[in-house]
Amino acid sequence: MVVADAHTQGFSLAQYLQEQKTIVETALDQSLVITEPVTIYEAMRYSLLAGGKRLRPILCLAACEMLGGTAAMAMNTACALEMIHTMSLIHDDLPAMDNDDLRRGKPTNHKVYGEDIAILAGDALLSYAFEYVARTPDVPAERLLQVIVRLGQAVGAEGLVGGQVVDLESEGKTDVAVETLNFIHTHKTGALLEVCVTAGAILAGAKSEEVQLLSRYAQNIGLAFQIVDDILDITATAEELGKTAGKDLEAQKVTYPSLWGIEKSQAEARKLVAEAIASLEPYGERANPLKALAEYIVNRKN
Ligand code: GRG
Repeated sequence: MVVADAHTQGFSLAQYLQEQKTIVETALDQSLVITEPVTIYEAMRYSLLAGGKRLRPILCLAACEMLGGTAAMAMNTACALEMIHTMSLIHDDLPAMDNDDLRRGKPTNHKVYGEDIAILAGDALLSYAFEYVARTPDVPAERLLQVIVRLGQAVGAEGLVGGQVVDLESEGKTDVAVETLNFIHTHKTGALLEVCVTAGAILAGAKSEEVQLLSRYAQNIGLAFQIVDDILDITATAEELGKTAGKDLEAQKVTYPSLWGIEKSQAEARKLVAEAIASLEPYGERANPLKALAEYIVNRKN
């Protein structure tokens, strides 16, 4: 992960991201032990441990810690979020969806294990994610139940799946309105990013007003994340991205840069991130990690 260091009141984002990433990688490695049938566990681990920025688990841990919780309280959920994100990437890469050969700098899951096992690896990661949240030690069951409900909403027809369906239905259309584009991305990308932050807060025992405040922060960074993703698809190389570049142009997809141009898209992303950062002012220095993560979202190179 290449990170231009951002120092917010003595806080080093590069150091923070590096440390958090190492903690998350270790927890992910321990979360899934290979047993029989070996093939499916290997396929699940292949994608889960293939790298990636680990932004979703890091957001979850940061939100929990900002609100007075511990990393231990949020770690199972943080891993579960990465399992869900990973399964969505496995399914997104399938021939029936985006049909891609490269992900996180490696051949996609179905290229290595075949389509049948790739579908099942995604299914198994998704169900294990929910089990893993439910198995969180030392957190009141009522909080875990709230997290499970929100995860279900973020992943199903109300969230990721719904966004993906509208995305598929919009393919090949040149007259996609900005409202439709917003719907696609708030569901496909934003919903999972939002639950990363709100779940972290809930696990820490946050009040509902605090969860709402963090929802708004997450909605802003979620949209900014997608705008930057669309820009990087045009400006970055496959080597930088670890996935095929230029896919949107090739598929003639309507994207934020195709509607607004690159400059306006960048300005819009910066505006959303500034709003997200401003919304965290009540938390003072305790918000430094979430503020720096918001900045990272607009400045990232992959
Ligand atoms: C969730 C049940 C279920 C099915 C999946 C295929 C599908 C339905 C949804 C597509 C979701 C998808 C792939 C959205 C794109 C999100 C996105 C911008 C991913 C890239 O995230 P990064 O940049 O990737 O954080 P790394 O590799 O760094 O983790």
